[in-house]
Amino acid sequence: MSRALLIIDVQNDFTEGGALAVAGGDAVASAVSAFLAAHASDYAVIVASRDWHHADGDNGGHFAAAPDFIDTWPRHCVAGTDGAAYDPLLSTDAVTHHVQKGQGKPAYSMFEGTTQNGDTVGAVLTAAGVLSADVVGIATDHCVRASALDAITHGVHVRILTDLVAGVGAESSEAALAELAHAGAELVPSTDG
Ligand code: VGL
Repeated sequence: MSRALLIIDVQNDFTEGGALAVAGGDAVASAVSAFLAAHASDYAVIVASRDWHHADGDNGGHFAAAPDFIDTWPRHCVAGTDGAAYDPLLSTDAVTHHVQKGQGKPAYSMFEGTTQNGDTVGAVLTAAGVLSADVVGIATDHCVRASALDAITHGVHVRILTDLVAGVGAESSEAALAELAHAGAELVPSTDG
């Protein structure tokens, strides 16, 4: 049975020192790299996404000078900047598909983005015959949540590797994990990987 690993937005702006730093982001980057070193060959495809916003304008209301950290955010992950690059603690050698999303608009789910070839994540998973996906990355309560929900909608069995995610808020991250469990995701530690 083909499996996918979905690595959500492990980017400098979402880890310590970034424009929208999520506590524990660096630790997630390192832990995902260690996980990949042991498990990359378990996956038919390894898809990594990057938020990739336009430098001009507010990206469809996504950026705000006085952000609410729910629907509006400080300027982050502007295409081509260091903030939009993968955190250097993340080893990307095993990544088979690099997805960019959010060009000029909010895009929390990696399923809204496209690969370098212009393929959607849904198309990549279908082409590889993927029936289950493990989801890791940042942020639990936003892009991980939205990507995992879309993966479930796509029809694959989803597992959230709970020690390989980090969230913006503690309560909203708990709520997101509960919502994902209700939607059919399994919440498991990466040691079950
Ligand atoms: C994200 C807030 C704003 C995320 C992206 O990657 O979870 N969060 N844009």
